[in-house]
Amino acid sequence: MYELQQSLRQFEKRAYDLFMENLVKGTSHLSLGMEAVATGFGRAMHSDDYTFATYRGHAHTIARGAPLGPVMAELLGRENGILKGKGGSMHLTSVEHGMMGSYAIIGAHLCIANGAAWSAQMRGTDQVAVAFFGDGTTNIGAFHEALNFAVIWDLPVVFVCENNLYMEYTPIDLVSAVPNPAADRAAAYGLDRIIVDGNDADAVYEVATSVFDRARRGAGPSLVEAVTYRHGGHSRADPGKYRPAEEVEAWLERDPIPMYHQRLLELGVSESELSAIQQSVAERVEEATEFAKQGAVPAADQLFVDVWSDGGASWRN
Ligand SMILES: Cc1ncc(C[n+]2csc(CCOP(=O)(O)OP(=O)(O)O)c2C)c(N)n1
Repeated sequence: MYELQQSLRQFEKRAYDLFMENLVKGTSHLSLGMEAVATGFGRAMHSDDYTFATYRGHAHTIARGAPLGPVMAELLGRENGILKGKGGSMHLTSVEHGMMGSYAIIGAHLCIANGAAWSAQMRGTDQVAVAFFGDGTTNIGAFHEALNFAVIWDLPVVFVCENNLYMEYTPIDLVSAVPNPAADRAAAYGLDRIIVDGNDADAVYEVATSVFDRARRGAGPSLVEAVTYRHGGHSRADPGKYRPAEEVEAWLERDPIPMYHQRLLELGVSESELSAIQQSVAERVEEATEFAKQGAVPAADQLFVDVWSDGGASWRN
């Protein structure tokens, strides 16, 4: 768990540097500060479970085991990227790792996750579909449609609200009728009110294990609200200045990674073991960056290849 959190943190910090060098194409949304959620859920998943994420999906993709080099190359729009450089930061997908996509239309993927869960239910597997989304998404119709459908059909799906207190530039409490925008609405669908400290990877793992068990034994969906905070702005063009300095400071003190580091020290893990992990992650991020930079930009004649599931029927071209 410590290693994965370090990977997510160091990978995204490097992605930010590459963005500043104008090497990352398009916009990008980081989850620096929110690593414990992707880590706790990612580690509790089985390899054939399904992940659905928003445009803030780097961490969830890496948590499913997608290799750092090809993910970084994808951010740079290179042909050695996981989608041959044609998806970029906002559409990260790796079906072979169960990462079923990153979606820019907020709320849409909750309904798609229901479809994956329904398919697992019909096939009689014990797969679970997990949909991650932000607090602002709880005010979108698709959130309510997805929950209702999942409950009436007992689907093996877990909805995870990453409540980072802001929807884009708006504090969530200015636009929501209840203080916990996901958990306080669970009762409307007959679900338990589940809130977890989203900065504590162990607490997240524990909750994830219990809601996954429930889904696998056919007891239906769950809605989890993980309360956390993004260290930066909404996207990389946003300095996040609308947030009070003392709020940012208080959350930086609750940074999930130093907290986890401290917990491991108290459990008897040595400082040198932890710095060896940090160092090996730093080397892997370095290698990933080199791999990405060496990739070619896709050729123009590849523009319509792999865009359609059938490879692109001639009438479309
Ligand atoms: C259906 C839809 N409406 C509006 C938008 C524009 N939009 C982009 S991000 C965003 C805020 C999302 O906030 P939240 O769900 O809290 O996610 P976070 O960015 O905090 O992870 C909105 C409204 C969109 N992408 N999709």
